[in-house]
Amino acid sequence: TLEPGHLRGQGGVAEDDVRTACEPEALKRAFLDHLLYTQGKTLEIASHNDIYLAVAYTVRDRLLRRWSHTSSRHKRHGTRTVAYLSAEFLIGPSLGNNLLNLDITDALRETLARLGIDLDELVRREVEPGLGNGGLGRLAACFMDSLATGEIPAIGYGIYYEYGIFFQTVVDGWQVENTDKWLRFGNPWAIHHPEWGVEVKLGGYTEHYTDDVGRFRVRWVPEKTVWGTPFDTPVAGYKVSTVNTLRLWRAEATEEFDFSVFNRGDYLGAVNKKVTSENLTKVLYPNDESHQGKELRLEQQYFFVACALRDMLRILEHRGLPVTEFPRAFAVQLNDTHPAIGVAELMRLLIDEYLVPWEQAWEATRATFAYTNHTLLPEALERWPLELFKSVLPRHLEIIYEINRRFLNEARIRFFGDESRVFRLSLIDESGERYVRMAHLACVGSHAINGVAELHSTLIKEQLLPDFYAMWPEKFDSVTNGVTPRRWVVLSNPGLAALATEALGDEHWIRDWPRIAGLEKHADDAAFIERWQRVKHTNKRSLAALIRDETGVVVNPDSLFDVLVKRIHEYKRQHLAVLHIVTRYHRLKTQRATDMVPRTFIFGGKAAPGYVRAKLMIKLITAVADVVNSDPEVRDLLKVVFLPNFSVSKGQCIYPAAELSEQISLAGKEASGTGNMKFAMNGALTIGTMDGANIEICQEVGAENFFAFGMSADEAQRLLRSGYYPRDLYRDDAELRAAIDLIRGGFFSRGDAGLFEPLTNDLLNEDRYMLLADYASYVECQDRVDAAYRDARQWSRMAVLNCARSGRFSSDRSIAEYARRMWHTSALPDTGHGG
Ligand code: NBX
Repeated sequence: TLEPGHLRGQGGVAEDDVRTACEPEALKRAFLDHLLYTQGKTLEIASHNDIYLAVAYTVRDRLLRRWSHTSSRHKRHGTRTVAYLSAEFLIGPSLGNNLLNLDITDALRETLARLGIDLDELVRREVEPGLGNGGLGRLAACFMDSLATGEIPAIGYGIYYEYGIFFQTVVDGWQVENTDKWLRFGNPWAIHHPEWGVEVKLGGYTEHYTDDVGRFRVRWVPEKTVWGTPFDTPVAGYKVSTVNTLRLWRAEATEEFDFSVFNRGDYLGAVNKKVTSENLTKVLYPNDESHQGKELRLEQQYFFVACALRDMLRILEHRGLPVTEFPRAFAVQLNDTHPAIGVAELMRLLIDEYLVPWEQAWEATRATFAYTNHTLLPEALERWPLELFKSVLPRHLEIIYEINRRFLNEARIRFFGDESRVFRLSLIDESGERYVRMAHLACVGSHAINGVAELHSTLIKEQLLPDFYAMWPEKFDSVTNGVTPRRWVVLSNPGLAALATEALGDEHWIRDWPRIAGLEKHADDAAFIERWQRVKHTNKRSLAALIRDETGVVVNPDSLFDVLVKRIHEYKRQHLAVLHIVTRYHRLKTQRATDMVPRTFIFGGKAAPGYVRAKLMIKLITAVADVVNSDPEVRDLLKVVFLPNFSVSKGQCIYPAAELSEQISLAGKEASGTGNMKFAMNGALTIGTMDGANIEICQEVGAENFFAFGMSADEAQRLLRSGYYPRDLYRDDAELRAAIDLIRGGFFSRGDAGLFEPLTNDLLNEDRYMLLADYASYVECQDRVDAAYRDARQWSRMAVLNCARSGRFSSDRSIAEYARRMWHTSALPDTGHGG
């Protein structure tokens, strides 16, 4: 065996290149060096994790020089940097992605194979950081990839949670949450920079005074301070030398923080305070789409935003620029309202610490921020009880009052005499208990506000923020979401990638996704279709293997793979899919419908731990699965699986294997969806409502290649207003009645009729998400899916067209739109090396 020492002084690798060269010999030496000098192991005694870490360090070294070149280039050119502020970045596993973007996958695979190491296994087994809940966090990660690939100077700012989204297991059909200790075996990708630490104040009170030159000043006397330090992860663009930064902050105790307590002899009290400070970034809140007014959550938000803005000021100073240059140096994007406190924090920094006059500070603040909204659900809108807000951020509340006073004066002039509108616009909700409305703060403090799909942006203007729209129509914009084809096609679906490259003649489509349109001319080519089908079948077999390993259920790779993966939520209507499955089962049992197309229904997704209904929906899916899968009469015609712990890694296996993508939210509720795009790119057909980006996908791929069903957003609202009586629908539709009766009669719960009652009673009495109104249309549409699937050739043709016409849904396009319309930034491409 080779010892690293044996390589020393041998020819081939110059000392300089040890950290950067990518020839097999250099990679081998770098890997063995890291194994010995970083991990302290030789190959004979190295564990899987030692090998993984040594490989990751080898790859990271190759990012670092480009990284430092990128930052010095950015400094030299002084171009505007995008600061993407997000409480979540769901980046997924890094190894495969970095190898792809550095273009060293094959070289490293070969090198390691000669040492008896399987690179693909290292990639497969990598632990992913689950630092996000779902679409919003994953969008931030796709955007980081597209920013780097587009060579736009950018820093992602967020939180280095010690525990990410919980790890989901399913026990007796119920979701069980386990902590996600993702850092247990180390994180080789991030570099800790304690030297860039910042102090963050929390709580306490303010003092107003006049300084020695007669200026009116405010001093914030905090109750406590915490210390924030950044962990930097390099984000490489695809085959470019730009490497941007994802900078996530961790909270620690400040050193000097409590000597007084300590000196009083209360050692445990002092240590306890330290523990409390470190709690700040301990855990990601697992609630998507529902706001919980928890103090720690507000502290998390303020903490990372305060760290980010201080960091930007440090960079500004480092570039020798005055604070008034802030908006020319940075474009700050607010990923939802979670970082909206940044508006008040930048004002505080400018007026209290840099003594900039209010008007000038306000102009700079507005020029800096832009706000992306991700939800219309009222229960998801962030509002903080005033007293809680005041106890955590007393100075910010004063600043918000002043922003509000000036803003409402402006509104009174604009809407003369309309006090009710002024009341609605206020940053403070005073209709009952008083709250700070974060969306209003984000709107007032930003120069641009956008929704994430066309319908969503329209509804923001018409329904969510109509008074703001009336005041500033020019601020409102729309940027349809996108996803990165690097991770979601090249990495996830290598078979499809190889086929595309061959059919298109080059790899340009990887950085220019609209070129995938070139596949369209192969849609009628029998040889191409056959290869396409082979790729899909291979992917289905891989997913079948994963399903078997994780659930023990054996599924038939020749059945139609019908997939619904996303967070579990009533508005996403997983239970509508269940009603359809039960209907199918009922038909099988009562009509001996043996000509049914064999289908495998695959579910995945996490429920917020406190969301009882959503957890019951998981129980319902697994209960139906248990009955259906063990009924010998059903055979291969119907299988239902719930794949636990849906994650980025699981997604990479699922999307490429899917044939039918379920996007069945009630129209008007899903802001955009991004899973829908991943499916389409991988050639799944969509069965979906006219909601979010489904509408745009349908437009692009053509209605004849899309299974649309259900009410439009308008129709749903009109029905609701005119009086919606779900029980009438139940009464009048025999199949629907049969499905609901089976569930509520206890058929899937061993006779326990009470188990699913909270769900079925709700459907019959209220049905907020109008499943019953869309049921018949959905089932009829599913019958059309069956008919279409029977013609395999025609189905594949439609699948190819879905992929070929998904050109709009790359996050590269989204980022180009933000850059041009909101950020006024452009690419800063590297011209050769040399720094
Ligand atoms: O953001 C999602 C929307 O539901 C999707 O329609 C959209 O495609 C996606 C990206 O724009 N929202 C989302 O994922 N929200 C959260 O995860 C969330 C997390 C924490 C929180 C509220 C919402 N407090």
